[in-house]
This record gives sequence, C-alpha cells and structure tokens, in this order.
Amino acid sequence: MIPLPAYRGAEVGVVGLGRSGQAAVAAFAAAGAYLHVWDDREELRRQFGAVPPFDPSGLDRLVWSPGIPHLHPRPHPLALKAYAAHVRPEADISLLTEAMPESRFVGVTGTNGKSTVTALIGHALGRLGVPYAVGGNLGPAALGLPALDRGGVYALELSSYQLALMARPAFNVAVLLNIAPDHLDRHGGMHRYAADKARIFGNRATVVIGDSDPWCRRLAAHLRTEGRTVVITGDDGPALPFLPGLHNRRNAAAALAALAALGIDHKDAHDAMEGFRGLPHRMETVGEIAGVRYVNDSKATNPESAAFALASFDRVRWIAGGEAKTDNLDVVRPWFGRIAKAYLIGASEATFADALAGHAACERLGDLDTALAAAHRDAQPGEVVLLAPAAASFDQWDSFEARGNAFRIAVRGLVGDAA
Ligand code: UMA
Ligand code: ADP
Repeated sequence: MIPLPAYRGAEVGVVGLGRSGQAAVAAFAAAGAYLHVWDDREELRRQFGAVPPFDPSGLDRLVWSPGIPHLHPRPHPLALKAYAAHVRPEADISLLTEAMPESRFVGVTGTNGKSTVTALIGHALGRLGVPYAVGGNLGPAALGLPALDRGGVYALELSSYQLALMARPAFNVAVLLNIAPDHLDRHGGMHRYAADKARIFGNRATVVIGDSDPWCRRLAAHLRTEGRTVVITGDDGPALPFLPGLHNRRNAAAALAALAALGIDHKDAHDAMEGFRGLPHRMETVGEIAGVRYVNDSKATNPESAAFALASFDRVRWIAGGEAKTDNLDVVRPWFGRIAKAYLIGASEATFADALAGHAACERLGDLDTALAAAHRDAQPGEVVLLAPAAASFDQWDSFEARGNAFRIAVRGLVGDAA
C-alpha cells in the first residue's frame, strides 16, 4: 500500500468503492485521514460506513473512480456538487505520483496495447533487477501498489478515464501507443478523447509516441514545436517469441524506447524483454489440435485490434461479434482475404454479417460454444481458430476475461477429446 502521511487528519473523499476506491480508502485510513465515502450501490455504502448525504465541500482531496462519469455523457450529481464546492474529482494516480517523489513513473496509454506494453516494461525491469511495480488500469489500483525504494519504477497503464481525471500528470516517461475511436460517449467525441489521452505528456515527461495514426503523428509534431523530447516509434521493434503480429512489434518498439528513456542500455533492455510470455486474452495460444492452432484474443474489443489479430495469421476461422462499438468493419477489410470463414456471435451478428457479405463466408451461430464447435469442425491443418470479437463482451458475458476463459476451457475440452 502507498503511504500517505501528508493526509493525517485531512478531510478526504472517495467516490466509487470498487477496486480503485477501496485501495484509496485503505491507504487514507492507514494514514489517519478523515474519510467521507460514497458509492451508488447501497451494500457498498453500508460496508464502508458511508454517511449520507455525501458533502464534498471542505474536502482536501476527492478521489474519484474512473468508471463514474464526471463530465460526459453527463456528470454524476456528486461531480456537480464537487465543482460547486470548488473541489476537483481526481484519479488515484495523481496521489501516487505525489506520494512517491523519489520514484520514477512510466505512464502508458493508447487505444490498444496498453496492458501488453505496461506488462512488458515491468517484465524487463524485473529481469534487470530494477525495483518496480505494475498497476493502474490493468490493476492493482494505484494506491494499493507497494511503496518502492528510492530509484524504483512504477509502470502504470492509464485509461483515458483516469487521464481525464488528472490535473497535472507527472510522469517521467509518457508512452502514447495509438489513437482510434473508443469510449467516445465518455469523452464527448473524438477530439476530446484524443485530448484526454494527450494529458499523459504533462509538462516534463520524455514522450514515446507511435507513428501509426494521424492523431499521434499530429501530437508528436506539436510536442516537438514546443521543444519537448519526443521519441517516435514504428513497427521496427523486435519480434518477441510469444507475441505474434505486427502490432506486437510496435509494442516492443514502444517498450524499448520507454526503457531507453529510463537510461537502460538498448541491448540489455532487448535481452530482458525476450522471455515475456504475453498476457492472457491477448493473442494467447490456448491449444493445438491436428495442426490447427486456437488463439484467444478476447481483449480485441474493437475492430482495430481484431484487424491486427487477423493480419497475424494466413488463414483464419474467425469467431467475432458481441456488443459492437461500431457496426463498421472498414479497418478489418484489408484482411478479409485471410478469413476462411467467420463464425458470428452476439448482438452484432446481423451488422457484422452485412459488413462481410460478398467478401468472406460467414455463418450466424449465436453463442461462443456453438461457434467454436463449428469452427473446430471446419478447420484444416495450418489454419488458426481465432477468437478476436471486434466487440465488447457485455451482451453475453461480464467481461472480456470471462469470455476468454470460456473459450480457453472449451478448447481444452476439445484437446482432451482429441487425445
Ligand atoms: N459506481 C457508482 N456510480 C456510477 C458508476 C459506478 O457509484 O455511476 C460505483 C460502482 O458501484 C462500483 C464503483 O463505482 O462500486 C466502480 O468504480 P469503477 O467503475 O471506476 O471501477 P473500479 O473497480 O474502481 O476499477 C477501476 C477501473 N475501471 C474502470 O475504469 C471502469 C479498472 O479498469 C481498473 O483496473 C481499476 O480501477 C484499478 O485501477 C478496468 C476497465 O474496464 C479494467 N477499464 C476500462 C478499459 O480498460 O477499457 C477503462
Ligand atoms: P489495452 O490494454 O490497450 O486494451 P492490450 O494489450 O490489452 O491493450 O490489447 C488489447 C487488444 O489489442 C488485444 O486484442 C491485442 O491483441 C490488441 N493489440 C495489442 N497491441 C496492439 C497495438 N499496438 N495496436 C493494435 N492492437 C493491439
């Protein structure tokens, strides 16, 4: 847990008692702060002793959970109350960077690849013997991380929600991987989404920025005119043994640049990254049966990430669909030729079928188990059965993890049957 001695006797608020809120409550309580907490769920209010009404006036700090809208699509009523009382709702991350001034902070954001790059940086730091901790959006929450000794490095994945809640981000190294439409309802449109991502640069970080989209290219050019140190990375990173695909070369290039910005020698960083095995649900090989590989990329919740997954293999039995963020699959179109057949599931079945019509064979199968059974039946040696839904999971599952776990378990069952 992060020590917060400066808050002894302070009046602090925590709104949202999920993972980030609970870590904040524990850290403030250990510091001896006076806590005022709120959650819209009654059982959590009861569990944490919330005393209604929540009154933000007079609070020294207000830690706001990233999942609770503070501006768009409309501000939560308590955010309005806080603004009226001149109290700013803030992300837990800001309190972490303030509390640990002797540490260094690498912030990683982008529409796709954040978790992979953050975990890869952490893996390399660990291999190199640098004290480090990995957390933020990929969890554990910021204030639940361990206190690192002087010289330690926090590698933090930052969502756009968290960045939107940070007044003065203070990272030493800021990595922006890419920008594509996502979460637009929460940001009030594409320009604001990009602006919230760009907050990561603060006013002092060494910036590492991907060159794969016009938003990032424009931001890089702008930062250079301001005299900032900017490292632009492309797809020339090393191919890591367990991370297939062009997108992972990009991720490796970004991680290498971030490690270089921390002063780590290029070859040492490269060697330290090699053993990284990737994260579950991101291009994770979960089985192989009769020359057919089964890949779980359940985290591909938008068409951009699914396009990279398809591009990584020559011939794919593609399981796709769910709660679509867009009904347009244009970014996947260059890779339609890789699709032996699409097995469509979930709420987006009809729109995805329309988008594929005339370009690739497809069948509407309703749910994941049925789709996997059909793909397994059809697959030929050398092909890949790929779960890369290009859509969120919430129409049929609680999370992308639940969807990916179900796929992994079902594939293991098929492997068992085949044996
Ligand atoms: N709540 C309210 N009122 C509301 C909405 C929510 O009171 O109007 C309460 C809920 O009842 C719940 C709490 O707020 O008790 C949940 O807060 P939260 O949604 O911010 O979730 P946490 O559990 O605190 O988790 C957050 C991140 N969640 C979101 O940003 C939605 C986690 O990222 C993160 O791992 C965690 O903090 C630790 O830092 C998850 C995520 O889905 C993985 N992130 C999004 C993404 O990656 O796309 C941005
Ligand atoms: P995030 O944390 O930003 O959601 P992840 O590392 O969890 O990113 O990867 C999410 C999805 O995006 C996975 O399906 C993964 O295969 C794909 N992906 C990973 N890196 C990239 C990238 N640089 N560009 C596009 N897609 C990517």
